[in-house]
Amino acid sequence: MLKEAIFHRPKNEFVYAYDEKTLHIRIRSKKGEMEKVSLIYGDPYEWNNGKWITKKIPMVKSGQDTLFDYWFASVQPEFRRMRYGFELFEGEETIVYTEKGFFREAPLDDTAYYFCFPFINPVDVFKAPDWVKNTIWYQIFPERFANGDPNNDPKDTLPWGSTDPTPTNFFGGDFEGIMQHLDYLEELGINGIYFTPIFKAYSNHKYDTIDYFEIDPQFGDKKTFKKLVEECHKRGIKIMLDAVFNHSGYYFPPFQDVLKNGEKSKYKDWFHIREFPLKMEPIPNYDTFAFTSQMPKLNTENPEVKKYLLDVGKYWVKEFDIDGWRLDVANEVDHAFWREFRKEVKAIKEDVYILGEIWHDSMPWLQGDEFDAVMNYPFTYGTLNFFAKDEMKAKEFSETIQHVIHSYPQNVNEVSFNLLGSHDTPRIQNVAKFHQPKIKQMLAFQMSFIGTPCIYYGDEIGMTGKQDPGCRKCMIWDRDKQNVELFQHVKKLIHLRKTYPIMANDGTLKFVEANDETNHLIYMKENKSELLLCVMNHSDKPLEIQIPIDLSPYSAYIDLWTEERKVPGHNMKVQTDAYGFRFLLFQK
Ligand code: ARE
Ligand code: CA
Repeated sequence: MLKEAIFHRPKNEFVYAYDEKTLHIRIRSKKGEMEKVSLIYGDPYEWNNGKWITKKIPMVKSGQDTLFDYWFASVQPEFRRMRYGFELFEGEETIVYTEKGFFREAPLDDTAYYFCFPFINPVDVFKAPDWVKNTIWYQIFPERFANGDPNNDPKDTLPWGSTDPTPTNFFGGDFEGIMQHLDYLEELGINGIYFTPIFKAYSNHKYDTIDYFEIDPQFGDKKTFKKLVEECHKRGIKIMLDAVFNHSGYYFPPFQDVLKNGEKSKYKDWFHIREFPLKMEPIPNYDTFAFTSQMPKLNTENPEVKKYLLDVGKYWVKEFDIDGWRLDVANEVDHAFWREFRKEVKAIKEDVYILGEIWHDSMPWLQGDEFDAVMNYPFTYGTLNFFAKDEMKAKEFSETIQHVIHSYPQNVNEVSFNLLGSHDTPRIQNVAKFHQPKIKQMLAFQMSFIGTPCIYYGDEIGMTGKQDPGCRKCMIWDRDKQNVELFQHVKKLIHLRKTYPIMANDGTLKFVEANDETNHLIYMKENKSELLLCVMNHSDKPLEIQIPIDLSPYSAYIDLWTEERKVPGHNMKVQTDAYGFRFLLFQK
């Protein structure tokens, strides 16, 4: 038994309150080693004749990544507290694992040996807004979605789509344009829009804010924005804005004041200035986003800055009824600030969604007191490498994704922001070298995965583009130039996800099979009465795939793509096209 591989630690993804009554417990062991794992647990204060009273239940193997198996159990402790340990079985060997190490038998004379989940305090339970689980996001880069009003065009605006985007050119996209295309978005079926920044700024991307309380005049004014939010709400579409609080723009008046007055500026402590006078070359002598002198880092520990930014956070929720904040460069801002941000913003509107932009492992921000979710770039990485780039085979992909799933609690996974690309990455068309079946299959995976999918504007009609700024082309509105077939494909996937909740988050996800020879993949979702079987053939040949699970509890199934209803046979085999996928929904 490889004891070194066994790991558990309380109060993170290994044990957490799923809701106010339920604890989820996970443990890790060497891949393929343990035959069985049990959870030994009890209330710390229940004793009988000097012996602690415990229960023992089997844990299920919930998945595996490259090196480890993960085991899972769900418990509702009567008095909301628990001490616990694990019993692990391999061949003849049985071992008990506790906080104090390994034992041959469970020590029952002192609960101090065990792991401790002290108490489920409701206020500590991670809880994202309910609506998020059922949201299908659409990301809009406002400068490039549609130009509905030429009167607000910035100087030197170029004709729509007349040339490729550069870091500095403008095409005049605005709110009016978005409003004119809400029917299009409704037809596609999305029900949440994430806007990259809309506040007054200098650049075309608006990540260099000048005034956080003003709409950038090139997009419209507060009245148009209000109307846009209202129109979206009428159609059941939620609105999320981008909060760029890590840094301001160069032309933010407080920074201009520091540039002008140096050490005498009353705003000098609004930033992180290492020495006066300010210098930009060769690198700025003040902290910035990356080494971008145009983006001075804000001092979010300064009470004045804090108040200013918290007011911004509240203002747009209160006055404009927005539904979510996406937090730019969220991991470079201090945790204390985000805790206050969450409290203050949620006090105005309880079910505001708070999404941090973090590309890396993010557990510290997802404990329930900071963010509801992060942009799930680890998901993006695995998904693109397998489906689009063929840099991974089925097994490595399934292990990569299972690693991501096991890095977070289930309630976090249910609202995770799963994207295939954004304004910061090359478009999926380019990544997949324009291979349409691969792209369609990848979208099918995204739309059947737990969490909440996001479509980057134009990906649904096959828009192309390399790394920023290439990925920020003007949206194509000419029907003849859109990939209408792809649009219908995405629309159908969204429709399925909305029609069958098991396609979204109503079911436990499990990877069943990943075969490197045929490069196929089977995963499933299961709830009390249904089982969704997803089969993906990521090879250039049609495949007949044997289903290795017991389907006897189910009397019928629907092929969600063709809507055919059938009765499952014994030893069921499924036919798949090259790069094809099947969604089969079994019902009891
Ligand atoms: C410009 C150039 C880029 C250049 C960049 C950095 O166009 O080619 O790479 O400068 O010098 C905004 C604009 C960008 C602009 C940038 C600076 O949209 O066009 O880029 O400002 O002027 C990291 C951060 C993450 C950040 C990405 C871009 O952790 O927060 O880099 N994303 C947000 C927004 C951006 C925005 C900004 C931040 C700044 O979404 O659009 O840029 O407000 C690895 C790393 C990550 C890294 C990621 C991507 O995974 O570990 O930390 O993300 O790669 O590079
Ligand atoms: Ca315009």
